[in-house]
Amino acid sequence: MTKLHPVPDTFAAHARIDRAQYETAYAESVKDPAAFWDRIGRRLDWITPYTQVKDVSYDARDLHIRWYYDGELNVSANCLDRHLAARGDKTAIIWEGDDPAESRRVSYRELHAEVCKAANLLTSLGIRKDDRVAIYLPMIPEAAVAMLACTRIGAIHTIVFAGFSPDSLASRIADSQCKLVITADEGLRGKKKVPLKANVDEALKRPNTNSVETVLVVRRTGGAIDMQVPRDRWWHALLADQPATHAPVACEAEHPLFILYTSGSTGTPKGVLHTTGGYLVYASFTHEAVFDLREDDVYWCTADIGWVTGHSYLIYGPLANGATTVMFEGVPNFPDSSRFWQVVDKHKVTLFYTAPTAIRALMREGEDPVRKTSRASLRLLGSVGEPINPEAWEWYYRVVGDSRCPIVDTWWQTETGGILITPLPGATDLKPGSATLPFFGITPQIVDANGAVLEGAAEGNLVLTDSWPGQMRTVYGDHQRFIDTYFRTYPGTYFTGDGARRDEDGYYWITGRVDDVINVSGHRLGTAEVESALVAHPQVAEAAVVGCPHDIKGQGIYAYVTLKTGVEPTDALRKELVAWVRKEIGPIATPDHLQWAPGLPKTRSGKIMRRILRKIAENQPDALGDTSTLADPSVVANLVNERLVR
Ligand code: 6R9
Repeated sequence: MTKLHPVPDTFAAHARIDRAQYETAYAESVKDPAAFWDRIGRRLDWITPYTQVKDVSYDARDLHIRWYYDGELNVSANCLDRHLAARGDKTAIIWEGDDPAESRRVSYRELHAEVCKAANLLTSLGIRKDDRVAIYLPMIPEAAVAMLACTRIGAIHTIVFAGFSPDSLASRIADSQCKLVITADEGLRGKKKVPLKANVDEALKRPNTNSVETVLVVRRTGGAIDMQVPRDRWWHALLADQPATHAPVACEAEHPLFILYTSGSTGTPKGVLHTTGGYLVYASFTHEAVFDLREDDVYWCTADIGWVTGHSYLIYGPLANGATTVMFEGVPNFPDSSRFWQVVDKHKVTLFYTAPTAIRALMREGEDPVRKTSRASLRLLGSVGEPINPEAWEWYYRVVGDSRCPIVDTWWQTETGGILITPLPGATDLKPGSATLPFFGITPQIVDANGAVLEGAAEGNLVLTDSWPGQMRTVYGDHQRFIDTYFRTYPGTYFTGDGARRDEDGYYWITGRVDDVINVSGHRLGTAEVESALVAHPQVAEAAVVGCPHDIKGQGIYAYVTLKTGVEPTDALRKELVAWVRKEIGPIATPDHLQWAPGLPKTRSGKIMRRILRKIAENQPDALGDTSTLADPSVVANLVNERLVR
């Protein structure tokens, strides 16, 4: 039996949105979306007010998605300039360094001045509206400055997670043809240095990266790096000479805002493109409603800016709302596993948003590291990135939140720009493990494998029947891939790639990906990416990768590798291959298990049957299902006998 956690009285009485308001506004939002979003869109400052709100067709032959499309605005002006009069001295960013002795507050006025200088700097380097800028920075205030400076001049940023390898960085630069890279000398996480500038140097030796004219380097650690003149320039040196005023450029609502690469089930990561108006309306509105944001809240989202959560709910949503947002450079277990809660106490954090993998890792350390802190400032907790198991939910609720703070389990994706299925703290009774109900304007549907719509309590594939302003608009440079990936599987709907169950109360329970994407510690990885890294090794003939259950990460990476004829499968080679993948993609792609596979289970047409490999990796050899269609059923017995998880 699921335990129900009713809306706490504190929230029922004072929340921005109570249950009756949710029900009324939700009904309105799906009955007349244009009227609803017309009203919501006015929360932003428009340079040219829109008169047209929505123009959407999900028909694959005529696919288009436009919101507020005759309006013009500027994102940085909405995140900064319009707050100056009333909130100029309010803290915009509380920066907490890797070292607990280091922290800094940046006011809206200071942030505005820095962003103006940076916008002038980018312009002086020849960056114009529509140019692409790669940001490969650690979690330092300069990252926010760089993002906002791009938006101020209409340049399109593409942030590459600072944990990614030179190859991953290079492929993103090559795909988006960036003119500028903004990086730091080194990053710092748990006292460990990350050689960011050296990684950029490596990346820029790869093919198709010579679009890059300039590399701007922020000094973070002061570590020794190579500066290649005239390509490489110091951020602080150039910034110092720039004026602290800048007139924001008017951008059409559908002007591209950023590209963020994310893994899909096939091929290389795709460049998810978000646009200016709809994205900012959606990020700011969801941030205010889901977190029940108040003027004096101190809001902390632990996500890195390299992920979509770091875009929408660390920077754009909170700053558009004039909130105080905490940016944390470090890791949850340095100096010790009490760090998160020490930071909560130090900065009096009221709203805290993190990922289930972090909760599970901290849960393993027991209650003491939490109990020895106060956490009295907290009033709301959030979860994002993967399904949260009810045990972790209850621990988060009882230990971290002292059974006082509601938890918003927010389901969404890089593609969706913002939260789609979520509780509202003043409106929704909570069920641990359920993302609960759709946000305003969101119309989920559950369909079976053939696309038949399932009504009532049901389990199947999750699709959305209509658009919302924050939806991605295209795959950068490959619109056909956008259509094929999301709009062909179940015609007339957006296919999420997730499975879901709807219970008798209409609550949604996300069951995880139904495609070849695995979710490692809340980070998406395509099995195809890990496979192509493996087969790039000279001794590997073939590889198949699947997800497997993992206590902390949610899912781990289980790789089956067939070596070239004559190559000995040794422990040394196994280690080498694991290190190879880590180097090719980045530490998050490190395989947890690597099993030698003399043969892989394939259909007669040569397709690898991952269903079987998944069951073996899950240690369920009795649940392999039908293996009669295999070209050579005998390979399965070997894989089962040699399986690494028992
Ligand atoms: C925001 C983000 C998206 C995938 C998504 C789903 C999983 C995210 C979830 C969740 C269950 C939640 N996911 N939030 N599953 N409950 N609250 O994480 O974007 O990195 O693109 O990942 O993550 O499988 O499809 P992204």
